[in-house]
Amino acid sequence: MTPNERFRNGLLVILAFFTKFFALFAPLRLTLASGFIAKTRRAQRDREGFERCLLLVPAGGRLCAIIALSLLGTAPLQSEDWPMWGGTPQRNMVSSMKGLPVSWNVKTRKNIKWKADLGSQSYGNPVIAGGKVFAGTNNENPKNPAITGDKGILMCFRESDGKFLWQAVSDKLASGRVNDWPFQGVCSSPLVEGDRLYYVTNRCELVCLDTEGFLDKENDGPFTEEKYKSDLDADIVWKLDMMEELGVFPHNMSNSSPVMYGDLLFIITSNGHDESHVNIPSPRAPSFIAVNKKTGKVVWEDASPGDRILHGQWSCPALGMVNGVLQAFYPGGDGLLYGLEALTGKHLWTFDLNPKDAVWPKTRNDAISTPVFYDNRVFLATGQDPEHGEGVGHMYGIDPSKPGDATDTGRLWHYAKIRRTISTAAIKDGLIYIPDFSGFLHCLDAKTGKPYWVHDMLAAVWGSPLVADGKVYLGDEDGDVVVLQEGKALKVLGENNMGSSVYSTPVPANGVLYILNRSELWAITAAATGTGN
Ligand SMILES: [Ca+2]
Ligand SMILES: [Ca+2]
Repeated sequence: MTPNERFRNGLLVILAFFTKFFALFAPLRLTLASGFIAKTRRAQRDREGFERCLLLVPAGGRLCAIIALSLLGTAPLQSEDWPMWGGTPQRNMVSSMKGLPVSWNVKTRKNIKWKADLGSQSYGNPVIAGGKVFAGTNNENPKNPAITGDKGILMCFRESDGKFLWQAVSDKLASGRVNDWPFQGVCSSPLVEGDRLYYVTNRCELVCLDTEGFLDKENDGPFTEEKYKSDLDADIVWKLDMMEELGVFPHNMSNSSPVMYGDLLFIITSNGHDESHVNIPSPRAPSFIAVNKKTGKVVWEDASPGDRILHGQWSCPALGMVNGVLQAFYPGGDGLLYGLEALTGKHLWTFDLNPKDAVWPKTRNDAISTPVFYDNRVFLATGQDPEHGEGVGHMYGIDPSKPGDATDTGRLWHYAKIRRTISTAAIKDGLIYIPDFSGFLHCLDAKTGKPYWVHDMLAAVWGSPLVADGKVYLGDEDGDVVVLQEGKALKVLGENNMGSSVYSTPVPANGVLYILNRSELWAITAAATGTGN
């Protein structure tokens, strides 16, 4: 099939499955430090120290961080959790995990540890921390028979065997699809630290939950007015309603996945257009906020894209230490990448992600992908809501040390042979792996942007690649997860079909690969006996 034919076929599939798009933002979606789950204050301090340590090492060097921390005399850290979108605040989906499988089979259960049933559509990426696995979905497979109808659901499973533990339930917004698209569920990937979990609901709320739910027989506060309080339900600690309290008008879906440093949580609010796609109801509402993780109170906010928002805002922020200053990187809905001083919100630089002559919506894009911080550089590619189909894209290597308008001064390179993408890059050993929505996986040199190879997935790609164990894992809309050899030469090692579309990103944790298709969460490991339930 030609790219055009594939595009048309892909579009038909999309139209048949959903009437609209959305949440892919999840795949695009998205945390800090590998979850070190301990509940003591000492462990908490160790963990925060580890987070700071992580910010100082190149992404993918987590093992080095663990060793470094051990040398500092802190508690041994054995965990290989994946506690946030992207694994770390740099959002570079690279893992030092070994022994991951090339092949598995969801029909014969070869290399399948377990499978958990979700709702009918799942766009969030799983997060694994503290012996639990969390994934966003909808309520079309009700886990609590007393709660039915369309809801946003965040499910919690036991890591060891996939047993369902509890779920967070959010009613749909009464305003409907303009703010909260039907049946899209929860699209944000949570961030877990110790016994606290943070995520964004379909109601544009940033919520803190107790990872033990009500199974610990305690209702943690200050929030104790839960609508659902059985053992199957979520224990809310606090919530920040961004529509009520900040005036945010989310377009179609709120999906951002938090990133954290110290006491600060950072998220993009999804503020955007109304149904007219012309009017921005709340141009002065914040697009990017920093929130105290203990209280849920806003510490600082930024509304820079203002009345220049092109559509919606569905990216996720990343963090990086640049010349001793912690920076937060967030792609604004105006097509600019913003670099802010993370602790204060002070503006440091901006970078225009579009050529000067680009025109929305044909050639001008925003970014749904998450920026990646690697080797003191920021890497980001542009795209649009998948509902807009395929189109021209751009990818950049950016120096975040240049102040002010860094569009020219900070541009290390520009790669124009990528199509629109909603995927996030994975970078290892100087090689960037970045797919596009047209189904091409590009391998680029991180220093120059020059391509080494391009692999045709033969289907649209919504999710992002994972680099682990010498391999690159990437899923597509046909439900295939391709496994390629990491490196400058293109080599396909295998392909495994998941039974339905994979809109998510393969996630590694504790020797297991987690892959979400539309309605199921699969735990895959070379160590499995093949008797997964
Ligand atoms: Ca509790
Ligand atoms: Ca509570």
